[in-house]
Amino acid sequence: MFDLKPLNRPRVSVVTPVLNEDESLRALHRDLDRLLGDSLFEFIVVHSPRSSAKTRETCGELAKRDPRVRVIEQRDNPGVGRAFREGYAIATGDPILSVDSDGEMEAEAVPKMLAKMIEGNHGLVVGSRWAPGGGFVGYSRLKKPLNLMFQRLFGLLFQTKIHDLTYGFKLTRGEVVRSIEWEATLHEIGCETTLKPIRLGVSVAEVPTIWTARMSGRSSNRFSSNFRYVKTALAILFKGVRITREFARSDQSLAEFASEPRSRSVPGRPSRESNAAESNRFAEIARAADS
Ligand SMILES: Nc1nc2c(ncn2[C@@H]2O[C@H](COP(=O)(O)OP(=O)(O)OP(=O)(O)O)[C@@H](O)[C@H]2O)c(=O)[nH]1
Ligand SMILES: [Mg+2]
Repeated sequence: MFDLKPLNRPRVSVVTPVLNEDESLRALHRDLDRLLGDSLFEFIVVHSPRSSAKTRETCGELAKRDPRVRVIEQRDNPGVGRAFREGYAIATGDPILSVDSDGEMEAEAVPKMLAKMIEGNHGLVVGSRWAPGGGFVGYSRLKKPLNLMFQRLFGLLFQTKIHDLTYGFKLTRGEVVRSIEWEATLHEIGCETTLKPIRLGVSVAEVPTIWTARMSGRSSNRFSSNFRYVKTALAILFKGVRITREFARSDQSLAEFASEPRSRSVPGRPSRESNAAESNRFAEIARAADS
């Protein structure tokens, strides 16, 4: 269903949720500006109304310094899932980068993700902690085996070879983000934004990446989120994926998927075309980031 046009000129919309982050948010903006250059189209910060005065000040400073920075206060609270959805709703670029602002996600992987997306004309490229070359630094010893169990289980259920199906770090084509009805409210957004595209047959690839525990601030991810992951995955598997009305209107053959809550999955038709020049540029950036 997603016959994506080649990504000739990437205009990356960054969407990042913020709850009491300061230095890590500044570092994310600095790193993405350096790594993406002109391809960084906008940097959307969705900050929680529960954020500290210092965080608000940091957001204000970034917006003042860089006109590409757009700061919005989350309307529907609390939750990372809601924050991402509010950011997606106003993002106008293509592709859209989903990334946390707590310094745990590896900005250096982004040019590689972009290169991979352009090369294979993928609808989604996920950062993968479980692919060879990926990994964890400072992850909870309790959460790690549980996370691996989810990967194996979801991999089997969704019949995919992608190694990391729950990580929130990813690059998604604008059309894919705008076509799917997102429902997650909390941390399960990380698996929803990967499993729904897979269920719809979107072409998905992965880039190995290292997760590194935050240096400051606090996680709001409770252990109970793990159960939400399972609930989300099973709902996607058995109830299917709802398409936005706007998207269905633009493609009448999909109208049934917009109105029918128990829609079935639609096989994807990823285009094989790619833009070699743009891809080479990002492959170069990726090599430079490696060295
Ligand atoms: N806008 C907004 N941002 C949030 C909210 N909760 C967390 N965040 C941000 O979302 C990102 C992820 O939150 P964390 O609580 O660290 O969750 P996580 O990284 O998935 O979980 P850990 O693996 O435990 O670190 C961080 O950048 C937080 O600042 C929220 O309710 N609203
Ligand atoms: Mg975190």
